Amino acid sequence: MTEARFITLEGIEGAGKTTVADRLTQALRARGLTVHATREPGGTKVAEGIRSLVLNRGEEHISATAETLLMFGARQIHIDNLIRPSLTRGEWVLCDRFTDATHAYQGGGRGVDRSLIERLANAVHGDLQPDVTLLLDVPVRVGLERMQARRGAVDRFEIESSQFFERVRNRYLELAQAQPQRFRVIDASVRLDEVCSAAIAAVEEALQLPPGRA
Ligand code: T5A
Repeated sequence: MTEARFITLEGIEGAGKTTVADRLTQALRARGLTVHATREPGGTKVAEGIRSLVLNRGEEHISATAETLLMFGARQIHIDNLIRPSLTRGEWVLCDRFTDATHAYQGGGRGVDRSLIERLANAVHGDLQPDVTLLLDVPVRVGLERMQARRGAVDRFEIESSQFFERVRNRYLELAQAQPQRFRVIDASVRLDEVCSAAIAAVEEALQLPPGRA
């Protein structure tokens, strides 16, 4: 049996994570692997409830610190109820965003102290890190144009300025540069099909899987 693996996807809004997650999940399942595709904040009933609280635009102010704590609260519940049990059973987990998103959005975007995020990450999942993280990197202008082209409600992050997303993107790139063994940076400005193929190839290379057919 192939050892369980924990894969995360990161990037700014409009990078294509949702589509890439779907394609990557299909490609891994085509190898006979059991793969749980999940997301943060969210992934379980209670954590999805926290997601609604933190993403929906309401009247009450949510400070950057409160936002950080909510992200880690949802994460702890997600890890305890879905991520860890799946990995223990030998099943793979593919998660759309994880703690790198807190570093990028709350740390880079909102200016939350890096040491607070690191302490919370240690407390919540010190012994659990992704095996590989795909950073779908796209210029902010391109990501925001894609996001705006989509119809639907705008959440608490999507109303932020392009300067906010520049800080988020820069923090992601810093994280990737600091941990090249875990991160694979994918150019997400090209056609979606090419992004998906590059993502699948990067996972195969990082986890030393023989090339598949998908
Ligand atoms: N957050 C999350 C934090 O602040 N801290 C945290 O710790 C965590 C975990 C989550 C929000 O929460 C924040 C970050 C987020 O703001 P979300 O709805 O899950 O909210 O946000 P996103 O993950 O950013 O979802 P998006 O849908 O905006 O981005 P995706 O998933 O990267 O993009 P996708 O695949 O939906 O594509 C968007 C559109 O662009 C097109 C797609 O077809 C789609 O229409 N597109 C492309 N078009 C052409 N070429 C390409 N290469 C394309 N790629 C995508």
